[in-house]
Amino acid sequence: MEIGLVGAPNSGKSTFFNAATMLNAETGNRPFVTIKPNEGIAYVKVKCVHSELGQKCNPRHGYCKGEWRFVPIKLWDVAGLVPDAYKGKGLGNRFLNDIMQASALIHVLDASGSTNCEGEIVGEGNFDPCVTGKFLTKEIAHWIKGILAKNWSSLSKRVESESVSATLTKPLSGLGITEEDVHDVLRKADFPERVSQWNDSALLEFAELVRKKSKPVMIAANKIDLKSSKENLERLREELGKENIVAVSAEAELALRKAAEQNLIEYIPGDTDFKELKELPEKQKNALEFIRENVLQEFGCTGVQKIINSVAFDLLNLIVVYPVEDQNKWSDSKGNVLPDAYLLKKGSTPLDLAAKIHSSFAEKFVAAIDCRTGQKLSHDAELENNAVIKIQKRN
Ligand SMILES: Nc1nc2c(ncn2[C@@H]2O[C@H](COP(=O)(O)OP(=O)(O)OP(=O)(O)O)[C@@H](O)[C@H]2O)c(=O)[nH]1
Ligand SMILES: [Mg+2]
Repeated sequence: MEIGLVGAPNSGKSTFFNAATMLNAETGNRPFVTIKPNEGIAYVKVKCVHSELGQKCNPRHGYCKGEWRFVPIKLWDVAGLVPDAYKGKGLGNRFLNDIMQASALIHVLDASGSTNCEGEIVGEGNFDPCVTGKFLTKEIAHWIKGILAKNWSSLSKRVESESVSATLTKPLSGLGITEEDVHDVLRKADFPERVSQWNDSALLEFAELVRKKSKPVMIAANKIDLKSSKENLERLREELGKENIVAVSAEAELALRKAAEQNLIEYIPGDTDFKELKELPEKQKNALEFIRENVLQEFGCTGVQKIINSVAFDLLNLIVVYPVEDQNKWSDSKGNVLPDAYLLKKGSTPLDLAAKIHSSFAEKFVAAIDCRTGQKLSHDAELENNAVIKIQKRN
């Protein structure tokens, strides 16, 4: 499972990336600081099922803090996208190929209006962030259209011998699009039956529908610590849809996580507050107090963890499943308790889980056991969120 960070230059993508991964991608107050993509691991935060056992877990990937399990998810940070990138403006849109595998996108936008769509500094409150909010999905649709258009003449010839959906799926399979998805998209609109009859606007409409399926977007209204962001937020919610927007301060999250790393404060990503662990120098104390008053107390959190979780659970409908080898101890063969936590699509089955563990588990699958009840599950049963499962396989 992968998430891509996209947005206009200078909106705070790399700061968000650093806050979520604790890596050190270059950031700066100018457009096009990032050119090559940054790849890192972020985490989805869930209540760990170890509390049911009354025992600490030993994650092989990710980590557990208190009652919270942090399940890894790959995060990509790419170059900034400007209006008409598809015509070659800015750095163009080819770099979006770096996020081909992403299942969803976080659109980081500068909610304070301090920078425009090109990432130029215009002074706080001098640009309407709703403008940025609207152009991005169009650019992504143009990128998808470009993938199709590149092969259009050979595609329209091939369609003579195959179904339209099969033909159109091939160039889109890299985006995680299946033939069923394409079929579904084709049914939703009135596209000409023969691909050779499709004009430019049909192709763009198709690309936009495919974009919605393969790259659903949630908006991080970033720089919420700035005064003008608060004024813009309501309008952003009205114009772009309340359910698609999370108020974020990537800079605040980064500052809190760095202070926690140095044991200056106690703070778990996503927390509503932090606790000072030692007396801090005046400057640092004031900076953290500013975050407390202007971000945490006003918005309940910095938004970084909230939007990652929202993408995972609201946008992608994922569930967390814990595979184990020992059904009583909920451990692997070496006694590690709940060593793995996997993110799977809602509706996944024990056989999907087996395939995720290793192809040999799927090939030699015999049965799955729900470790809470001891009951056997059939290969095609629907797994529940937080299921603890033992897969039985042939030797
Ligand atoms: N006030 C405030 N500033 C932020 C926040 N997040 C990022 N910034 C600032 O915004 C500027 C741009 O940040 P970057 O993370 O480099 O932005 P980017 O989107 O990666 O930029 P490009 O790589 O050039 O596309 C920097 O000066 C950051 O310090 C935030 O939450 N609040
Ligand atoms: Mg950047």
